Amino acid sequence: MAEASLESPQHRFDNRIEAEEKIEPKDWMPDGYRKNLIRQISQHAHSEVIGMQPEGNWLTRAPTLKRKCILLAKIQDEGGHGLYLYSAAETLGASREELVEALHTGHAKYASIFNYPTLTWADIGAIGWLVDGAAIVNQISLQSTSYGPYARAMVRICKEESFHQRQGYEIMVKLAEGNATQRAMAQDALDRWWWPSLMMFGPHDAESAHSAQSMRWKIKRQSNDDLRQKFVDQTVPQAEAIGLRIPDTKLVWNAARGHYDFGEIDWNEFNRVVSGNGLCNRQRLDHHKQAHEDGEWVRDALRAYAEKQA
Ligand code: BYC
Repeated sequence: MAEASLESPQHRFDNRIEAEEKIEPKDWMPDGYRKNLIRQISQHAHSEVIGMQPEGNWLTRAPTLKRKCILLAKIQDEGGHGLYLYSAAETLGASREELVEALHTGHAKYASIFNYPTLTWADIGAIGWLVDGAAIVNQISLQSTSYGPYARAMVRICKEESFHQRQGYEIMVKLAEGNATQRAMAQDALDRWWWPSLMMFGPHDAESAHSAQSMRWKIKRQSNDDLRQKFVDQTVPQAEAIGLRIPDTKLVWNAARGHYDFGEIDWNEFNRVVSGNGLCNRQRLDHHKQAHEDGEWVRDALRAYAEKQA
């Protein structure tokens, strides 16, 4: 590969990355950097929006009015996160239409976790505690990603996710303090959501297709495995504090490493779900397509308004 000359845009870009300067929408950037960011940010946006569905399933069945209001606000926050992220992707030249099209045609992924069903109210606690908990670990790291609009979106998203994580944990605390049936519900939800939550961090570093380049470009700041370890280390004591058992017989504190050792993820299951064959993949996408179709009149009205103003 030809070396970038000292004055070349590539050289200036490399220096800015090296100096921890943010890259902004109008700055020169390599095509691969732009493409990789559009891929990651749009998939992140799709995850936020598709992620509204499993929780939305419990809006009409929340146990109290207060719980319902909290859940409604949380789900609306997730929709808002999707909007910040689509906007960040749009600053890179990708239109919202193309991004949604890529989701609908299966060309763009979204987090595998949202293809699992929410069977009981305890699942709402488990999602807030574990899924938002895992998302925060990942997103705190992304606050220092090299692309300015993505980094800034993460700051606000992390503040909101922090509230989401606490509301989920509080649901689990209440259930764990409850009667035997309620405790069993909490344990069952933890049993079902634990491993899919660990999968949120993606494949092992050695198997991760994008990590090496994304780390060089400082799009990713910590590796999939390092972030997963951080999540395990912070979550195990939270489970212990409320008397719940993490469903992993290999989980043990390793004093020499200063971290928990834990069992292996079922990568066959991960691959199955990511490739579209999880329990709810079809349902999630069909629902999104239907909602998109139902919203056509809103887009038409906005287009007509914009034309009138022009
Ligand atoms: N699920 O090379 P890798 C939320 C894909 S939502 C599905 O390691 P990368 C919330 C990966 O895309 C917040 N696919 O990729 C909302 C790639 O496929 P492509 C969700 C996965 O990008 C509502 C391939 O596998 N957070 O908080 O370097 C309610 C190879 O992987 C998954 C984000 O989206 C997966 N788990 O690293 C409640 C975080 N893992 O694109 C809560 C932003 C991997 O080549 N994203 N893949 O076809 C990231 O940080 C990174 O994209 C990842 C993967 C760490 C996920």
